Amino acid sequence: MVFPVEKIRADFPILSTRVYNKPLVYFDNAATTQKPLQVIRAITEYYEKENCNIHRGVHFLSVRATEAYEDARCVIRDFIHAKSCHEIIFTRGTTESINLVAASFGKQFIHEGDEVITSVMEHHSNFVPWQQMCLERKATLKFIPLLEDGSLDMDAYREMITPNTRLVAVTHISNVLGTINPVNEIIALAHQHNIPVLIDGAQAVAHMNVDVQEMDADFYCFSGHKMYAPMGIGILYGKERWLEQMPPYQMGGEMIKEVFFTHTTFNELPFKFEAGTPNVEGAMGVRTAIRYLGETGMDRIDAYEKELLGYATQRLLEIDGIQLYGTAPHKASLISFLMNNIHPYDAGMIIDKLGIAVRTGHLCAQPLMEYLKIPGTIRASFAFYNTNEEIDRLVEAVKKAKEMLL
Ligand code: 7TS
Repeated sequence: MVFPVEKIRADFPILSTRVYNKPLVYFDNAATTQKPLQVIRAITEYYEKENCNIHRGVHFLSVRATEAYEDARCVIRDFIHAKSCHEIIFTRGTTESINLVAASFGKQFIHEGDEVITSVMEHHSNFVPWQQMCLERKATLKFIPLLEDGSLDMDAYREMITPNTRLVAVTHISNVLGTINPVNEIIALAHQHNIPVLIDGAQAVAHMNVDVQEMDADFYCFSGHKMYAPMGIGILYGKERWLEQMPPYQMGGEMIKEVFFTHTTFNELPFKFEAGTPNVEGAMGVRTAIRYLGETGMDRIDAYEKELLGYATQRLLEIDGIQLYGTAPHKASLISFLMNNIHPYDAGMIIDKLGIAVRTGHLCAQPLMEYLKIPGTIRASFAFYNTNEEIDRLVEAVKKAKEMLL
């Protein structure tokens, strides 16, 4: 397959940065992706031509900014194939989307003795909100264990569901192991018992086609900044029937219908969950990023990133003493590894000095590190602007780190 990677790279100005006098290799895409000029320009243009507070003015600019913001909501609806635009709630990011559900769904539906199921591979964002909510509400949090290759133990999951289970919350793709979880199956199993499922899509939306209706997710959460859009904006998709039953998460302007001295009535969806002035520039960025992904082609991105993953896996395994974490057959384009007894921070520092940005440490998944009995990993995560030549540089850097540290 010929993928126009050089043309794409030209759209991302930061990729031509030099660090320590070497061309930057950016392999920390799971933490945040870089932004194409198109997204950067959309934000500038918004401030040059459209900036205004939305949903509250009748003047020209306010109407225009409101229309653009609501258009972005519907572009996101199309992107994840949701049924309606009002099932798309703007948040600050995946973390806030999950906190919203934990707080609001928790308040309404979780009581003493109830159970919530998550997994041992979750990012803290999809772990701590459930843990704290369960502690507060005297409910029990259960964890789906893993198989050797880093996939979820589906038999254990099946047995974990009881008449007290109220919610299942799992990640679509692990940010540490790269495992692509069988979300359709996870959801179908829960639905047999009328249990709703929240999927943390933070690592998925920029790398594969997502269809929330086809998977039948009840909630789906993701962040703009991991899909080539700005920081500070994220999305909560929720099925109307759940969102309608859930109380507001934050109180203030925009989320109200009428306010009296003694009580308040709340706005309809999606505004019920969007208190205060929103991140309009962020929504403009997400809209443009989605167009960019669409023009490049999600299937082509997916296929190219799989090639990168295959090449990187093969090259890294050439190094003696490399241990990979996460070898499931369905894997996204990231690799976590350790070598010999070298601490990931020490290796990470040397790799960094060679101009390569990788992530080291617990990757915001301390329970998983405890489960795997390791201090952390070194993680290289790829995006569709990365190349095999960059992977060659990583391999050289890892070899050098090993030489220096062993
Ligand atoms: N869920 C997963 C699976 C993630 O990987 C992350 C961030 C989050 C949730 C939280 O997203 P946020 O945008 O609200 O912060 N993951 C990482 C990472 O792997 N390295 O830095 C951030």
